[in-house]
Amino acid sequence: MVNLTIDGKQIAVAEGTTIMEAAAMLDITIPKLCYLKEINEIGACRVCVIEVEGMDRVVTSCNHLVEDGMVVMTNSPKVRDVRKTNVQLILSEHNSNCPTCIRNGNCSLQDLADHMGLLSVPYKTSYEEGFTDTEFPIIRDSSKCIKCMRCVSFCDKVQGLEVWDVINTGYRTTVGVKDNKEMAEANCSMCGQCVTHCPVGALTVRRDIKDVYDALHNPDIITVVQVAPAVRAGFADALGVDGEELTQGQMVTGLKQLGFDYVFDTNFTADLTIMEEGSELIHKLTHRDEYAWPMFTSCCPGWVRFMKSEYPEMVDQLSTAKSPQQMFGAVAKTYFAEKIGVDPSRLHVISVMPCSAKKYECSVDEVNVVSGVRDVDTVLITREMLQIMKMDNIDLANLEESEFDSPLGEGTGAAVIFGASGGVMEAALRSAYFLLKGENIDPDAFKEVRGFTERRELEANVDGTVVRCAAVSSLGEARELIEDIKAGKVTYDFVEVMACPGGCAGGGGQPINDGEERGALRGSRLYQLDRDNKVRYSHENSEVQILYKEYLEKPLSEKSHHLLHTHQKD
Ligand code: HC0
Ligand code: SF4
Repeated sequence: MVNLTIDGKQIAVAEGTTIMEAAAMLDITIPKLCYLKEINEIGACRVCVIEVEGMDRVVTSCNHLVEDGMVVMTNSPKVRDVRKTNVQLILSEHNSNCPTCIRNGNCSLQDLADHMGLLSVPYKTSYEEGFTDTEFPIIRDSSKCIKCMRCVSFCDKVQGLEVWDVINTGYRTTVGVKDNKEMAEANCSMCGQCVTHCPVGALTVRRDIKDVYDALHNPDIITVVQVAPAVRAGFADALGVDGEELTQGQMVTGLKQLGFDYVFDTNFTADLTIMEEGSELIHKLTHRDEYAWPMFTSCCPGWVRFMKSEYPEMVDQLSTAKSPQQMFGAVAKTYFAEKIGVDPSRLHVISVMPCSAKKYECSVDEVNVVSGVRDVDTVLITREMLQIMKMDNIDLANLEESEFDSPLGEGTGAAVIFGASGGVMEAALRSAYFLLKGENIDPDAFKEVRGFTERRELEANVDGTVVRCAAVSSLGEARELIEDIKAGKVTYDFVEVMACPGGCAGGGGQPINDGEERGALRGSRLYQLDRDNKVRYSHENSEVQILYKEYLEKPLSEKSHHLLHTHQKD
């Protein structure tokens, strides 16, 4: 153990602990800006400086290890002076147009300046103006970049994609797309993780709120909104709900107050996806020799983009089932449009998603063909939904509970866990068991696949058929898994990949908490919703059963194929 004193308090900590971590154990908060645990511990911003007795210079506490007998001051006059100068220098190179910045009120730099009581910047202000392509879902404004390197490190170390890099030299040093490419030419998966880990407004997700307002105010248009599983867990963040409790009924009321004609649930088509994808898996398992293995889930567009750019030779191994978002659009503009007797062109389908890549998925030709018009017209991320509710003066804290509309509003417990890593697989196995054996298994029988980013493996014995499964989240983990498959180190039948750490619960469109990982907490809220649901098997969704009866006939029928399946192109 190492003994040291921090701000007059003594503590013994394990060797290898940083000064910042030791201070946190004493409930002493050292301000920071660029730090991300184990991902970006480079001391680039020099905000976390502290003073060590006997040393004539201050040191960064995020990457400086404790030493025996050390006496540390985290808030001495010298520390405050240096920290203030460092923050003022950062501000001098930052476009501080806060009132019109998307991160106004949720910006680590703004908070820091406020915390330090800064009222002026004595240095000449200079920053480089410049936006990347504003049509692309991920947008960069270089005038706001503070060169903290969080985006570079996250994309590189967690997503394994190295989209960002340091460009230029000297005072013109900044961050840009590697090799000076356009964003659209880079192999960006559009996961949005660099956005949720950006401490300021330099990286944002394209806003599509105007499209939604235009549709809401057009009397000829019928608006249909669907809400993804994980959005309700992000909505709970905004309500300040702690722990696993959460209310989706208040979110439904909020959406109804915005004026959407129909408020439906993507959980409905998550259950439908299980019927189709589960049946596809069973079909392939019974014709093993005709297919390459494993079959991969295909509902995460960040992952699908990654497959297309990194492993195009394996694209055919993706399930042909469209994602629940796209299945919803296809069903809404055919079955539902017929049911209410309107032409599909009069429906405007809006998705609320925890995911920036869904903005891209809805525009990909091969998943958008069914009714002659786009299946999903506009995608809002969770943060945009919260923004639009704010703009409409919706009092989130005092909303009553209400139910989703019918007939595309019923969702089971199996559907809601789609939003957590491992959930699609667990839901699929619950129903595959029923489809093969004709009886239900304990809904928690496959819970070993729950988890965060790490690889989880499970050999599921489904009525004598052994299905070797694996689930991961984050694209770095996905790459390792594929490399292991290619090297023959592992063999699987069914693999679930979600691009974001923790799955959609930790998606790039979810509320931002200064780079803090909320995926696991939000995921546990979704598992609570699963436990609370009276129906926990996708095949027991009564509205899905009616859809098959009235329209689709059965899973993998000709009509199901036309509406709900696709072949991803390279
Ligand atoms: Fe997801 Fe989905 S679970 S990708 O993570 O499959 O975005 O929440 O909506 O489509 O259902 C995101 C979340 C979805 C889809 C579903 C899947
Ligand atoms: Fe990297 Fe994801 Fe950001 Fe694209 S969106 S640059 S893949 S972190």
